Amino acid sequence: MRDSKMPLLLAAAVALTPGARGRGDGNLLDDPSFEVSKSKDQFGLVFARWGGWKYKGDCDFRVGEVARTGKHSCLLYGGIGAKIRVTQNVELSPGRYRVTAYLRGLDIGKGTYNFTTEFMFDGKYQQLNKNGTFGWTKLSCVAEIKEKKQAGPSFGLMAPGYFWIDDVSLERVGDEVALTEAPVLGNEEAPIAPPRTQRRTAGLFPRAHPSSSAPAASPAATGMILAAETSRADLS
Ligand SMILES: [Ca+2]
Repeated sequence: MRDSKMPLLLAAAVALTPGARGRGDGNLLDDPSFEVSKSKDQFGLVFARWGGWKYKGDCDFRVGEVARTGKHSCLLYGGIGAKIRVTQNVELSPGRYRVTAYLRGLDIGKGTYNFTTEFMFDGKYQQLNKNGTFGWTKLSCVAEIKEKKQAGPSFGLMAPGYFWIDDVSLERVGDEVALTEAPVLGNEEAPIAPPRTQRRTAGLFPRAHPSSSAPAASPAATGMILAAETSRADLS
């Protein structure tokens, strides 16, 4: 294949990728569903349309194999001392904007200052104080942009654990839409591991101590069970 055709073919592939572009619903973000991945660059970034930064500690950007829609999501992995953010900026005119996104967590602990997960829009960083294990949970926020600028949402992980993001939307709304003081988190759409499935999967991990005095599953073992549920590839 001649190299001169590659850019055109790549552009066509992006255009045909579901969710790669705003879906004509007013979403101003590119690839809001994290479907356009790329080889890991020198900053560790793995999505063509999203930026971010690994600030410190053990952390990583990963292409999430667990998707709310499409085939992928953004997975922020945190180890010891993690601080990592994924972000996308676009040029915004003055007005009100609504950001929505869906978040998912597995075994997220607490980091420095008890920070866990974080959201930012227009330079306003806010702790979500959301950790542990939770299924897809909607975040929404309405904020005012006062002057034309580059701005956008950012999602951060400041603790050990796994933090997925998918289906991010940034849209202009009317001045009648109320501003939010802080990001609003809804109820999870579904728990990560329904009890029935968890019992079935638990059989995959025989108890180390089969005696009747066997201790209850440790948090680590529970993590393994949850990992087996839906996201083995994400936890490798
Ligand atoms: Ca997706």
